[in-house]
Amino acid sequence: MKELKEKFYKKGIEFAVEIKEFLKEYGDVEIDKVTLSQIYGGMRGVKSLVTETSLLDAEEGIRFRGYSIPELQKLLPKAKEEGEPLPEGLFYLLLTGELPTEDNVKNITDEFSKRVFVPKHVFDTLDALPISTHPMTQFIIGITALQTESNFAKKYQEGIHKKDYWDPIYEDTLDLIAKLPVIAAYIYRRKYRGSINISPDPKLDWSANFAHMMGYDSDEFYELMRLYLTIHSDHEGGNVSAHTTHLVGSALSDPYLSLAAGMAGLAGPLHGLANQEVLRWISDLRERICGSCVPTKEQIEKALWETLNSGQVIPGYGHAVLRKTDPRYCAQREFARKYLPNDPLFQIVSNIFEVAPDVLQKHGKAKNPWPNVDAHSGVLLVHYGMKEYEFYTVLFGVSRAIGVLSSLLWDRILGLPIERPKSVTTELLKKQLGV
Ligand code: CMX
Repeated sequence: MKELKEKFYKKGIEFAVEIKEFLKEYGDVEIDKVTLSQIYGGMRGVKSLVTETSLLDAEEGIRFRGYSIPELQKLLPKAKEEGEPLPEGLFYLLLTGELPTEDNVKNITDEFSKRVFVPKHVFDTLDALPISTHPMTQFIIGITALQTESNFAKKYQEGIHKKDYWDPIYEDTLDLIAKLPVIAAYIYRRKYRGSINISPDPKLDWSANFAHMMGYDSDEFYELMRLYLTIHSDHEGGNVSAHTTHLVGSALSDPYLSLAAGMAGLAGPLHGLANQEVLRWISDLRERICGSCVPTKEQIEKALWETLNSGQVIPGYGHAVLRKTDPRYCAQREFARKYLPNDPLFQIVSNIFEVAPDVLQKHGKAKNPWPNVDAHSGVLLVHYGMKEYEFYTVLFGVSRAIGVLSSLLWDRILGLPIERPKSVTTELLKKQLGV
């Protein structure tokens, strides 16, 4: 594992020099003017962040270091032939910009395995919470409790040169990614399986081990987790979870605190919590109209309009950047077609896909009427028995950690400064415009 660390360091310092020279020459060049709608409208489309690990195109969807999801499904090392990619390989790609070999991936799996230990006080902290506490709240508290282990926080107190920040942050990143599945699985087993916990199995890869600790030991579920944890990891830097982690990290809050803050953003229903909301929406619909049947397209259309007319959003549809069906949705749909083509819930999700874009277009508000990643994940999980939809965003969070922590590491090796955009008052804007 020294190899990945050394490679990341070499790439990082070389790239920092490249950026310095780039800014020296072009630092004053103007790229985009910001409109009033952008200032008031959540800064949509304003180019004001640098995230090297992935880039989102409105039409094409996400590319991780230049590779699309179907390309990565072919190119990243796998646990089994024709299977799904191992997220350890994606982590290597995000850190180095290079595709890993099977050995590189094996080393990361082994390294994560060595770092799984979670101190008792983290479990005690979780045990002190009422069992009814939402899994995402528990997850954020678990990560925060684990902050006692931060190498960066300790080194900063001892006095560390700023050019060395990246090193303890690298260690924190590996520790966190290794330990998050243990915390997440503990929350799952505590809340839904009577606190009967399952120990990690060092023979398994990171995703399979997570599935195993939650109590899902089948080859298909392992494959699902490998796909799920790969595709949910990174979505460039402007989304709430990535941006929050970056922002909090820019104050030199350690990776534990930064990630916990990012996870608090992911827990919002307009962001990662949408995956639970999709299942809740479908379950409510089924309960209201026909128990466990497959609602007709007419019934779905009526329910969509009821949701819209009551001033609520259709969960799993729309996106701030995408203007086409999310390739993460497509990857999950392909998985469903391969492994669960006759699942009734898959039929419902497919029927919604046929009806909802048209309804949203007629409604005339959403700029993107197509489904996003969250519209499809629940059906896959329910198929294998994971029906506790309040837990779904925690799975998203474990995956998202790979992306946001890789970016945080890049932030520190590049020496990016504390983030501090300028806010204005309406009075000032009116004065500037002379109105
Ligand atoms: N259902 C109903 N209305 C929607 C909608 C949806 N799915 N998507 C957008 N709209 C509405 C917005 O609420 C907004 O309404 P107002 O003008 O009344 O405020 C209008 O359409 C314009 O919004 P937009 O520019 O198309 O979308 P935003 O960039 O503002 O928001 C998002 C993007 C994802 C928050 C929004 O599409 C949404 O709320 N979707 C449902 C929740 C969801 O699935 N979130 C998960 C996104 C993926 C993820 O981060 O995990």
